[in-house]
Amino acid sequence: MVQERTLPAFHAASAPLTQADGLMLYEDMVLGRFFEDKCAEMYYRGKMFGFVHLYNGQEAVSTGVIKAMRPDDFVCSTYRDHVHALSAGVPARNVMAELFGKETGCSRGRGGSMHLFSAEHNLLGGFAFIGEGIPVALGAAFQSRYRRDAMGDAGADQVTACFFGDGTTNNGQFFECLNMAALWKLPILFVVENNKWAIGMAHERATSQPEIYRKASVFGMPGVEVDGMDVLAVREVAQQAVARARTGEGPTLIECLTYRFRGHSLADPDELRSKAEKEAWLARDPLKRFEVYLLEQNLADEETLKSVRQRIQETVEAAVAFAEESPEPNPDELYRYIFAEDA
Ligand SMILES: Cc1ncc(C[n+]2csc(CCOP(=O)(O)OP(=O)(O)O)c2C)c(N)n1
Ligand SMILES: [Mg+2]
Repeated sequence: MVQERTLPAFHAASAPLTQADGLMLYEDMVLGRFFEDKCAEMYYRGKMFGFVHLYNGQEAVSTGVIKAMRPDDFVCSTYRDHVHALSAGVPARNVMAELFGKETGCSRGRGGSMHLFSAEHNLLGGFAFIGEGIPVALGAAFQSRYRRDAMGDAGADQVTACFFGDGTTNNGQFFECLNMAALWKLPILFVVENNKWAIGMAHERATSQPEIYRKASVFGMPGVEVDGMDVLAVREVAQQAVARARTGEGPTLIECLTYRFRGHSLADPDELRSKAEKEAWLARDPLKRFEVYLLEQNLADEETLKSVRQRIQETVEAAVAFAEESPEPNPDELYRYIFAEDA
């Protein structure tokens, strides 16, 4: 039985939440959830190929971090990348079209589920290999700092958020990149989505120090543990880390304690995790908790929340229709986009 870590009770934000921010966060989480549910449906109908890893349950992490950033900041994802792309502003229809392998997809249909990319939205990519995004994110953070400090570009104050899982923190890139980020005080947030499992490997069986945030201390970097099922708690931690990064104080390691509500990928029968564990985490559903919070604080009523859900459902349906109607990439252009083209 995997040991449980104690999570704080639902967080009361220290700064008051405005109604507009509350609804913005809610809408982003609903989009993540509904989009992924639709992906499952489309995958089982044979519309998507290869592996598809869904993000259900982890929405508070993507929303809490990315919505604490500016649109010109950078986001670096993993193979579980759909919802990071949506939070970063990539339109749902271009994400869905990518999953359908269509020319109108954000990676022109060449990438698929694990390789979402958008230069326009500073989305540095999804990556099939675990840990592969960490050095890429480090490079983005390095170029911000280099442009600002070495080249005198005062506007180069962009921050990078780098997402990855608990299992990935046992890989070499994690340690190498934390070292360099701390050494050069790079503007980066290392966001660990600790969902307790790496496919079928329980976190505590795979790592010498399960409290990942503690690993920051050996690099002289702040490490923070946060309830990853609580969007306001994640947001507050992210806001502090972004402010530190933006003012040149360097990186932060944020460990979000979270859980995925589905199997590792849509091909995983999900037989290894216990029913009791799944039920305990389902009771912490970040969407449901945030709904209760918004209602209790009089930031929204049932009707408003319902209309948000309806609107998002329509967005997701429209994304599917767009993906269905979009053309396949032209086979004559098979090698296009492998190398940069002249503008
Ligand atoms: C370099 C590399 N080794 C192994 C794999 C196979 N693999 C795919 S997902 C995964 C587990 C990753 O778990 P975690 O980092 O916790 O992310 P999660 O899936 O839980 O979000 C592994 C080992 C891989 N993709 N890349
Ligand atoms: Mg994991």
